[in-house]
Amino acid sequence: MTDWTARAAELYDGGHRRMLIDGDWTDARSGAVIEARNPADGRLLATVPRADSADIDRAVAAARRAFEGPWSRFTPFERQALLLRIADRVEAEWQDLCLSDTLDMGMPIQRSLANSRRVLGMLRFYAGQAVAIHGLTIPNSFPGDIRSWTVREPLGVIGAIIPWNAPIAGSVWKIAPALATGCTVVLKPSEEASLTVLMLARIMQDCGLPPGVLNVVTGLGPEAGAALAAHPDVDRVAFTGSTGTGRAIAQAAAGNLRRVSLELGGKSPVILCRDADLDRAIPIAAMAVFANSGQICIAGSRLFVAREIQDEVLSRLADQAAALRIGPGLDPATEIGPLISARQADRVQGYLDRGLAQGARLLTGGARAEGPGLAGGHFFQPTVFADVADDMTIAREEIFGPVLSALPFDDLDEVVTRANATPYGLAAGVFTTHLGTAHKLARRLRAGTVWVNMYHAIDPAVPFGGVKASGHGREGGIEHLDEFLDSKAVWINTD
Ligand code: TXE
Repeated sequence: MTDWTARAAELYDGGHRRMLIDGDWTDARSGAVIEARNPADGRLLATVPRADSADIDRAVAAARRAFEGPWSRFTPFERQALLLRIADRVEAEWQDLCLSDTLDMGMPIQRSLANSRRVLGMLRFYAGQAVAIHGLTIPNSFPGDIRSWTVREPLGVIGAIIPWNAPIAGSVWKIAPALATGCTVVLKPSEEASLTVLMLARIMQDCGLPPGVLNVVTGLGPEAGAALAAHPDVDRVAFTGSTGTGRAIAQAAAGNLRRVSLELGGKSPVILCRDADLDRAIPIAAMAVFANSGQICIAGSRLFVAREIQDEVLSRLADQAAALRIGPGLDPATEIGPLISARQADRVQGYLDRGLAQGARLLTGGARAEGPGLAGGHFFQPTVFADVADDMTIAREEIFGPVLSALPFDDLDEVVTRANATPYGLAAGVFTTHLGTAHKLARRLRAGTVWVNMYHAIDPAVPFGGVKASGHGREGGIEHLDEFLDSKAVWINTD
């Protein structure tokens, strides 16, 4: 069995890590650094460069040179082979990558390890797609021998910006399709969780990526992030993060007509119908919101429960929440790790206070978690509120913490209207044993994904994304490739 604590000490000892620009491991021009601390105990893991616009300029220029130079000469089959090599190396170093995420952002190690199917799947799925990109031969209305067809060409330099809640999956989801299509990437990870992305970049570089194809620039959102989002030589900004920052990025991009894809927040409803199989539904509904301490864009944070079964469901849910094991992510028994930061814990506490002030009834949790092994960390108890009204703040805003708001409902039309009455539209869950209800709700819920009798399933081959304020564009599946490609029409008069 792996000794995670011993390996953790070997991986990060408080030393300095550099970022990757143009194939070189480099510091910020300014020399400034950011501290990376373990949210489970506050310990310093490493420092990383705090890049600013001068570093972003260097990275974008390198990405442009690579796009027009060596990377453009890679055939699709060579790009495929490279992605497959990367997948094999990621698989070989999977334990260290997961451990790094656990140390840097708190994800329980078991949860992190379980993500391999998805992450390796993404690399191999897009490796497959690299050789399947092609245009169409299109008949046209011109007389004579005039032929027309389309060629699918890579867009160019992708500016990718990701949050801290799933560094490995979040970065691979942007990098793999970009490389498959022949684009180059400047990736800015979150200032809260850069370390694993740097590790991933080292693996990819070791596999033979030419300099400049992948650049990872660490820094703060308003500095490096804003500079990347506004850079005139970036062809598309691919952003995952909060709706507020997404809006700012879309506004910046509107001025220079840059393309943007946005994966933003959510306030996803989970609907437990009267005829649901409760033994199956309750554990899934609990983890729909508590997994990763609620720090997931698809957290099922609004639980609509049929009024007749409300008492039973809520009492079982509260028991389940109270029994979850809170602890440092390094402990393989941990189910609920820390929140990412003191700031995030304060935000969550603020929402709890508002919930109580607005009249919600606390069933379990409601405070920071303390006790042996939790000192210095940002731990929070899984929390369940009953008697939540639709207009309460906890039912409307994304909390990004382990907080469930339960709302009773009486009939299906009503619950559809209420579930859809949110600015967001990322995901939804339905629990029912009635086939007609399953189909009806799947059709009528306004969300990018609807799960029935399950939750959280995300697959490399299946598109994922939001509607309304949850963003636009799709990640995963073949649709995702469209975001990195242009169609060029070619006409030839052979008469
Ligand atoms: O997000 P940001 P933060 C929500 C969640 C969380 C809150 C704040 O509710 O509590 O947002 O988290 C970069 N120009 N979500 O502050 O700011 C930033 O450096 C360009 C939900 O971490 O959106 C990071 O790399 N970039 C969401 C990335 O954007 C900027 C996931 C995301 O940070 C920037 C994350 C700027 N002006 C947060 N400002 C989800 N639902 O998945 C910041 N960034």
